[in-house]
Amino acid sequence: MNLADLNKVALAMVTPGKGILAADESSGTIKKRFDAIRVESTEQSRRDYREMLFRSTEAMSQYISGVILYDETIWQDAADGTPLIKLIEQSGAIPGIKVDEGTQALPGCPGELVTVGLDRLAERLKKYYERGARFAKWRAVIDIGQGTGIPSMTAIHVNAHALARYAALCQAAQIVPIVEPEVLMDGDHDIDRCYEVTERVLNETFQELRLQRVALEGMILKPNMAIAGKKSAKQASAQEVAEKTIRLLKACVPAAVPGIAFLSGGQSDADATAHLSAMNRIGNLPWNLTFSYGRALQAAPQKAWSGKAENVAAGQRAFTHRARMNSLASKGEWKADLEQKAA
Ligand code: 5MM
Repeated sequence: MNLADLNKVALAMVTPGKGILAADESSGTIKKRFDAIRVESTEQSRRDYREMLFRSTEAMSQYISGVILYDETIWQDAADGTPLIKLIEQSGAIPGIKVDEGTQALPGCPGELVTVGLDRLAERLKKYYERGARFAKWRAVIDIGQGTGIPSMTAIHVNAHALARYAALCQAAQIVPIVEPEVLMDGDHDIDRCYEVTERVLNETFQELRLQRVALEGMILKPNMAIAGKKSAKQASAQEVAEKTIRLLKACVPAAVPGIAFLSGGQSDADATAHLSAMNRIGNLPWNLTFSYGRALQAAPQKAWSGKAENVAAGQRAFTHRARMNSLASKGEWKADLEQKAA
């Protein structure tokens, strides 16, 4: 492992003013997104959609540091025969790859999940590196149940253990691991319950990373923010989300980690941007804080595109706008009126 090179890639992924496009929806997830815009999900429609994003010159060259790809996409060619991964490289962004293979029910823990995909991961990473991937992503999913003992310490532990196994294998293959332990915002819990569960999850994750000798300087953390559940009647203000998330991260994330790139987790586009900007306005942080959004970057372009070739320019404008707003947020410079001006 060359740690200096891993650290260089990790720092480039969290360059202030840039963030990560999570375009790694598995076939099942992209079908759900396409169903919402009434587009049939085929190999070609998925290719056309992602090609539209990767050919958004301003967004890709100025606001996007890296793109997380799904296995199908990393091997796909654009309509003119150029490999999609080359489009990303030509824009100056770094290609990355999702390597987890989704979740399975966790035996003994009804209602809980464990992320799988460690078998043969070393060989898969070698092929992805040869193809051009310089970072990878693995997502663990932790649910918050109401009065059900969920999440159990078992679910937290096995998911943290797998995240660390994945991260160690990535670094051995000279690939920067994005470590994503996602605490879902699906329930009706308040922000303090999310804080408490996320604190347990992050502490366990870093304990496992240390035990498995993962070099913290050569990884990126992709966490959820401290935020109330979607169904909670008690929603927190942007300032409260920012202050509690920063307090939580300072308590759990060692300063050796070069950067933190948040997931959006189902927040509205504007909330995800406002929260990131409010955190960066607090300032004086030991790590760079940016975005690694899927839905909060893509919902608008998906709607604008709606599967029609004549809407490609509109889709690219919508993507560029969200990427620019989040770029400003990564520097603490986003303001709500910038959204209205663009509307
Ligand atoms: C883009 O969605 C990613 C893949 O999801 P599936 O494996 O479920 O298809 C997902 O891991 C994503 O990278 C993160 O959850 C962040 O995306 P959001 O939409 O939460 O910002």
